[in-house]
Amino acid sequence: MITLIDYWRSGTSHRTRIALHLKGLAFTHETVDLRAGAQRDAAYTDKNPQGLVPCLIVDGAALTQSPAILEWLEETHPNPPLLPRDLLGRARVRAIAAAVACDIHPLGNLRVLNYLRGELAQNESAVAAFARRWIEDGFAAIEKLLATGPGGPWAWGAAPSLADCHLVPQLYAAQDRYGVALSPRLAEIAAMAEAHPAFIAAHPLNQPDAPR
Ligand SMILES: N[C@@H](CCC(=O)N[C@@H](CS)C(=O)NCC(=O)O)C(=O)O
Repeated sequence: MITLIDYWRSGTSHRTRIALHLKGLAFTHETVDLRAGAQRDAAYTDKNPQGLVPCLIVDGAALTQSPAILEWLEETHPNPPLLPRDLLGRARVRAIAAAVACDIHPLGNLRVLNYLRGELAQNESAVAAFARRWIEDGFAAIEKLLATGPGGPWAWGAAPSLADCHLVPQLYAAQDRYGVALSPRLAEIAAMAEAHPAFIAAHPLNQPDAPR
């Protein structure tokens, strides 16, 4: 039995939902309301000591860190594969995923932006400029990493991969929160996701805790 503890608007939850749906796995949801600070409640930090979502509960065991969860899903449920067969391709897909997970996403995280707002007394336009700066910088580099691959319509060829699981939520956040304009190549990936059942099911606005 699989339970995903997540929050509708969280990009790391979004990427985990995409992978679960791509693998065709049934799971139930539990919500941690980040805006209410529920991620810091002991009831949750007992499961994820970092106080961050998501957390995947598998037969009673808590898995944390979305990249590790996605790798676990790939190893335990290899079909459909989310990595290409060739070793060079696998390393490059993981590099695109890491460019999002390690270098873009953490700088736009709630606790980081709240630190800018609070301790550093920055206004909303400065906070948004900070977030946009690192998204645009990261997307420009990812564009070059994509160009080393087999081409579209997904990030790495004809089927969605771990790169799309990471990239699509970041594209959504960039457009939805900061109005970032996507390049044609990134827009192509976003358009593929808009029409794919697993990505539709994983979309923030389609989650049980999303505002109606
Ligand atoms: N590297 C972690 C990052 C998790 C993370 O930053 N989650 C965000 C939501 S996208 C969160 O829980 N933020 C709560 C906070 O900043 O207080 C992962 O990929 O699981």
